[in-house]
Amino acid sequence: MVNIFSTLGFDLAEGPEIEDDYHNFGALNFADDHPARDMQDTFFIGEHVLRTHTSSVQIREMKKGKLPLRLIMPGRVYRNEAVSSRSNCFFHQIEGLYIDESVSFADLKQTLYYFVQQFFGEGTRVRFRASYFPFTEPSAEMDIWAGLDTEENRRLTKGTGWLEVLGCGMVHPNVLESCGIDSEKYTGFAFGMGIDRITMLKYGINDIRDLFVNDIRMLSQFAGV
Ligand code: 2U9
Repeated sequence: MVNIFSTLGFDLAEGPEIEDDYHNFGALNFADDHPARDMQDTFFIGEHVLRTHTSSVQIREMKKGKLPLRLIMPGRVYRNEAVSSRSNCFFHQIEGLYIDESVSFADLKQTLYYFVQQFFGEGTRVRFRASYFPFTEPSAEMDIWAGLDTEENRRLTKGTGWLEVLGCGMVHPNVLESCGIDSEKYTGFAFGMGIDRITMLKYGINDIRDLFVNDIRMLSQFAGV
């Protein structure tokens, strides 16, 4: 994933897994009473939190004051969720951010379209659906066409043929301004996806916990990937 985005000029950025409320929520336009801040979703360590997304890294990069920015942020994130075959209390995200003068939603669509062609194969069909995130406006989710030809695909896509692969949108002006960026002059897009989820889709892994138990029978299948 990193290689694909680097061919488009995205640089790598990383940040701490233990964050403060400001970098994980406040600067990202989350309301004070947003449910994600609840004890049920977020792990707290005193005044700090285990980051629930890598978006906090973007805030740190934007505050450095150097523009334009074209970055991808892979990393581990934590959510206080019931562990099951489909969700773990920690997983991995890769997020992207591109800020410059006159960055448009068309740029966002083309970037993600290119990624999907490279990652899932040429000819992969996509669709964008309107969505909501506090930190982007407008927001969208992107699906890829898996088809309805097999029992497995009908189950995975809940009978629609479409699989959700990522969320995205134009960076909210409140987020730009809270990082000292003039939202009249600059625009940007951002996107995020679950690395574990995409890996499971690509390799047909049906229990997320298999990615974390370090079973040599599992790991050896990915030698040299
Ligand atoms: C800044 C501004 C905007 C990052 C984004 C998503 C949409 C998204 C989820 C995908 C599956 C998280 O792993 S997941 O559960 N992410 O849908 N993420 S836009 O937007 C940002 C980030 C940082 C400053």
